Amino acid sequence: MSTAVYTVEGMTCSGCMNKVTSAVTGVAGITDVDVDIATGEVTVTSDAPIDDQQVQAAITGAGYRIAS
Ligand SMILES: [Cu+2]
Repeated sequence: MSTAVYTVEGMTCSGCMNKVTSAVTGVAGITDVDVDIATGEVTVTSDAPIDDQQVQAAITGAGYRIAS
């Protein structure tokens, strides 16, 4: 099992949280997504090694930005 944490900018409410959660849940292998609106931290858990690019693409595709 692997876990990765992304800091996402632009999430302001539970609607944003749901959008990001469902987008990232759609990435192959992802088993759990935990979004902390206050900090912007998105914790992703996967059975397989996490495909960083796909997770980031899902987040940006939902309309949010990854803090770098
Ligand atoms: Cu929102």
